[in-house]
Amino acid sequence: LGAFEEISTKKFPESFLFGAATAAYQIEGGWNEDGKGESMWDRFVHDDPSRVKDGQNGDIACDSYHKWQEDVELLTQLGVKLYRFSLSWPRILPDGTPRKVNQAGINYYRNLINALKQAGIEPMVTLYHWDLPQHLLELGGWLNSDIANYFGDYARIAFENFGDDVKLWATVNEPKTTCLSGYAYGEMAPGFTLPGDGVYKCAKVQLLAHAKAYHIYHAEFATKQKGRISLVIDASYNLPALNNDRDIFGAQREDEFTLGWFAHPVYLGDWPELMKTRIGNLSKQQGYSFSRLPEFNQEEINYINGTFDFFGLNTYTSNLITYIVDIDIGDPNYFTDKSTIPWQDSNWAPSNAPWLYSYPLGMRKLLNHVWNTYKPGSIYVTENGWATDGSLEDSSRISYLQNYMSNMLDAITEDGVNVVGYTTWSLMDNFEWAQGYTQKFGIIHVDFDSPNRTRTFKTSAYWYKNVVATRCLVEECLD
Ligand code: PNW
Repeated sequence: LGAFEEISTKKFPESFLFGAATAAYQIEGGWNEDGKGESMWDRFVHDDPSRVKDGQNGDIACDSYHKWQEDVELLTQLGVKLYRFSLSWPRILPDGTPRKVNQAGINYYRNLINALKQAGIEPMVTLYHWDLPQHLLELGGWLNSDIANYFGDYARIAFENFGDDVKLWATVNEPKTTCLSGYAYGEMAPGFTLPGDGVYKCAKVQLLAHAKAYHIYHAEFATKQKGRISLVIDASYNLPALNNDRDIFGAQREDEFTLGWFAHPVYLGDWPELMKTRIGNLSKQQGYSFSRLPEFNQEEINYINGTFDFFGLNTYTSNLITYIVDIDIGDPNYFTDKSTIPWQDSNWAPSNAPWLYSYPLGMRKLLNHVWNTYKPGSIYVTENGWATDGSLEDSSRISYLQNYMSNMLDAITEDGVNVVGYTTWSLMDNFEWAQGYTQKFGIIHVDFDSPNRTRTFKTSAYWYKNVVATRCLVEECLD
């Protein structure tokens, strides 16, 4: 698989939007400039630098706070028509509340958005890509349902200031990963290890926050601004490790506990049945009088159900799933609740990130699964990309992108899945969270040793530029 697969010779539809993605904390730097408040990531990395590989942080990152014009220039050179980036909540509201709006922060994004529009590039703006204002963390962060109200106030300010020019909004980026990494494993901010309960509360509060922003947009702005807004959900394609009933059931459980955990409430209503039953039963056995999976009441179910205008899908890899029948349930824990072991086939091409292997067919399968299960109307692939050591010669990234995009194209042309846009992760090398600057996802190289943070096209950027220009993945390409 991978290199030997056939690449589609078809063309992407005329209306298909090609783009690239980034996130504020990973590229901006300027962490305390011009009135920006502290985020939980600022605090997390400054308090204990050993939390990040090599003691690195995002204080400067790609310095996009100063180099945004150059970034727009790079996007222009690539020829893309879509740029997905995120707003730093504490750059706009220093303590996360509407008490004080930081005009310099508004101006920064205003300028960026103006420059994009002038260059003919559509902005897709993520409201929350993991940099919660520290003040709101101290109020309880994603364990406190009030944060949904604060998020609503922040979203309204973003719509008021940018909504005339921004027609594509993403509310929350990857609630699964925020809750698992920040509230279960603890390797990402805020670094909590609450794998049996906090992780589920976090999920509920993020869903409420997403829904709040969605409703505010539709009640107060959509008629005039005519944009679209949705959640961005990360998912992998899951295959049974062995072709037996046990692992087939395991793969289904894995789907429900990852993708379904967030997609079910938004697209179908309520948590997946499988999660409700399993966590409810285990909670009982563990002595609880209630489920560790916080229930939604009917009003909440209705409030969240249907809060989408498209499906924002981040996907990088696939898993083989082994189901563990007789798991020792021990302490309450998401992982024993799920009772599956995801792993990856050693025949799949490895990247520079230990969790990321190339299984291109998974892209097509996952798109079909999302399309058929959640009936979203349209899908944007809001992230998809490959990690290397950062060299300019990155043929493994080209191979990955070509194979994944080919399977996306097959999903569109052969299966009728309405994928309308694609923003590759990432426009440029950046601060890769707990991995610091050791894993490079950019199609554009950034020299982190230079104060200029010099940007240079990698081979994959030239390759992508050609794909965008021709709408083709191979030279001999047919309409
Ligand atoms: C994304 N998975 O997270 C994030 O949105 C980016 O900020 C990050 O830089 C990028 O991936 C690369 O790591 C992921 O389950 C979350 O396979 C989950 C998965 C992959 C990436």
